[in-house]
Amino acid sequence: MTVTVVLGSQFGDEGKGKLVDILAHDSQLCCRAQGGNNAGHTIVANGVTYDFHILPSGLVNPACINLVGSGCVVHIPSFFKELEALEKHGLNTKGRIFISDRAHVVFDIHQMVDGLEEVELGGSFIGTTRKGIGPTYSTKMTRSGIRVADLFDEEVFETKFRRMVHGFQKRFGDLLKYDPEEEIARFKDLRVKLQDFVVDQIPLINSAKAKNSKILVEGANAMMLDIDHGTYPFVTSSNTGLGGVLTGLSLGWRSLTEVVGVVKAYTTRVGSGPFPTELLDSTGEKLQSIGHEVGVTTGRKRRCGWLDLVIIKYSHDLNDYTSLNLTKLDVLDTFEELKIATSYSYNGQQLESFPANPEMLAKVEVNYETLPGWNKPTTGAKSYYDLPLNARKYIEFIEKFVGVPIKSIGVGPAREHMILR
Ligand code: 2SA
Ligand code: GDP
Ligand code: MG
Repeated sequence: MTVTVVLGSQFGDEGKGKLVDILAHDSQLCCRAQGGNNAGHTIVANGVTYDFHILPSGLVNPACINLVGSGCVVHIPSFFKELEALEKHGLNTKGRIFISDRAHVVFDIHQMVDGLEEVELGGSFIGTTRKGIGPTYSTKMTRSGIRVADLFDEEVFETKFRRMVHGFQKRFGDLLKYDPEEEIARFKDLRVKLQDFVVDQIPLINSAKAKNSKILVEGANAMMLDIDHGTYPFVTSSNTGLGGVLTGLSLGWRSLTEVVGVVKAYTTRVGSGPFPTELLDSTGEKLQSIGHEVGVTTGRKRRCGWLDLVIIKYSHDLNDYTSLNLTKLDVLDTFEELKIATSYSYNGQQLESFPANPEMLAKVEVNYETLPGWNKPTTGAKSYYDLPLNARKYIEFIEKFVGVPIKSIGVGPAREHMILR
């Protein structure tokens, strides 16, 4: 049995979905541990482009079972909508997708609250996806949330739901016109449809372990969006690192074999918050347009900047990666020179550790190393030594700085555009 965990090392959208899809070829179970349909993973396989949000990317492989784990939050109508879209693309998902009965349910009212909380923050808004993620994790933590298992006891569900709605209505006058009975009525049909997808994840995972399966865990969002270690408050509301994998699934620490950190060859961020290497000039625009940096869930343009190894090192300190997957190297093919952040200074003093304070992070001075570009296309490269020398120097600089081997390199969006080392 092996457990390979794929985690985003930056601010998300590093290309985790593509790696998960490739690894799923050889895996029997693919699990999501945290997050909801705020995540967006694009997979290009057999000439088809698939967009995943709450569903695990292992679904593209017809032999892989998929689990939305207990640490996730699920908006049930969106779950079905996403499944239907995949079926329309010709993917047969029947009997291959399950949701933990302990996962929390996102209701429409959580999404409304998400929007209202953003408005309340005024100029300091987070820039959430408005999928109700923060409010659902909030009700989970205040123990007023509703889990998937609760949906199947009508009396329990209705009582809890009305109480939850009443609580939100006390806080937001705008919600007084919201009628909980409509949602309750909708769940009369939804719960019947949902029945076949719900599992107790513990026996499911134990049985995969007993069969000596290869298990894959797909991280969503990324380390710098972690509720505890990210750029708080400009983060998502779950633990996006290894901690979230352990609490959001029932794998046990002893079974983890590989923790792969996915690193985009530059940096992007969607939403607000500090971004030390952000480029607000034509270089940033060039990265955005060549990299097609647009949010998969919201369609927002992603902010772009140089690769920041201070972030990758910090992320490695938190997740202890066994290897890295460097992605989107091809996006850098036409740059004369490339900058890589190697340290930060604040008030003229070099910082020894990653600042906790977002105001401070927003003001740091970034110290860069400049490397020459390669000015050659990399997308056709099939092996490491097909890559131009300066591209290899770029890769080896990262590897040496972080101290973790880069075992795979993305040179295009499709499955075949991945060099294994
Ligand atoms: P939320 O909705 O409460 O999780 O938002 C909180 C912050 O987390 C960021 N966030 C993301 N950042 C990058 N990618 C995400 N997924 C989509 C994608 C994003 C999209 O793959 O493109 O489509 O806009 C994602 N999900 C959440 C978010 O921007 C907030 O900064
Ligand atoms: P995730 O959230 O980490 O799974 O990443 P997303 O799917 O949101 O964003 C990554 C985007 O880059 C997707 O559109 C992928 O198809 C694309 N992509 C992944 N790897 C590569 C690569 O190596 N090169 C290029 N050009 N695109 C890539
Ligand atoms: Mg994404």
